[in-house]
Parts: sequence; structure tokens; C-alpha cells
Amino acid sequence: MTDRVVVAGAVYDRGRLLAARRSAPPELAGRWELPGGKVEPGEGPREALVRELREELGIEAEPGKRVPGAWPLGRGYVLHVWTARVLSGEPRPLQDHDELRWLTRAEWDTVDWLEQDVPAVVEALRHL
Ligand code: DCM
Repeated sequence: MTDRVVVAGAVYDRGRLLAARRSAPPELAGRWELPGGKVEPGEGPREALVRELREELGIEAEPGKRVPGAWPLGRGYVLHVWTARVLSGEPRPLQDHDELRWLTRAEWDTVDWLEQDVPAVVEALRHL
């Protein structure tokens, strides 16, 4: 069985990376992540990312390039990351999150990232 893909966006704007604090489920609440979610059957990864960022943050986003790497999430899921930029809208925590923060490069490690997001964020910062 191949792992199912969770896509997340390294949303970047004027030198800052968008971090989102999860509000659910309880075991992940309070931890920070690159926003995204599961790719649904029949969906492409870029399409899934656009949908997730629209649902979760209320923005229209444009995926850029895939950040090299794949980070296992357990339970048959693997994390892929794409760079993305905001085309329209101001990100707001509509679903799954209760706070958003734009982090400068120097600030990237000032939030409590989910473990698997740490190497993904480090890699993403090299490709933004
Ligand atoms: N996930 C993660 N890191 C991300 C995005 C998601 O570890 N940057 C995990 C959290 C969930 C699963 O992927 O267990 C699916 O995410 P969601 O609930 O947002 O669809």
C-alpha cells in the first residue's frame, strides 16, 4: 500500500512564512503546522492544496513548486509540501485552526511546530 498524501502549503509573502495553530483534534491542538490537508481520491495535489487553503483560511492561493521531501505522518499518511502565494483574501482561521502567524525567517522556530512539520519547514525555507 502506498501512503495517502497530506499536502501542506509553505505560504510565503514578503519574506514571511504562514504558520497555523491547530485547534483540533485534541492531541494536535495548540501545535503549529503548515496549513493543508488530505488529498481526496481523484484530486491532484495542487488542486487539493488550493481547496484546503480556501476552506481553512478563506484565501485563493496559487501553488508554486513542490518542496523536495516526504515526511511520514504515521497511520498511512505522508506529508508533501508545496510553496504557495496568496492571490486574494486575507488568511483567517476558519476551520481547524485558532491562530495564524506570519513568521520571518529568523522567527521560524518561535512556535511549537508539529514534529513532522519541523523538517518540512526547514526544507521549505531553503526553497522559498
Ligand atoms: N498534518 C500534519 N502537518 C501538516 C498538515 C497536516 O502533520 N502540515 C496532519 C494532521 C492530521 C492529518 O495530517 O493528522 C490530516 O490533516 P487535516 O486534519 O488538516 O486534514
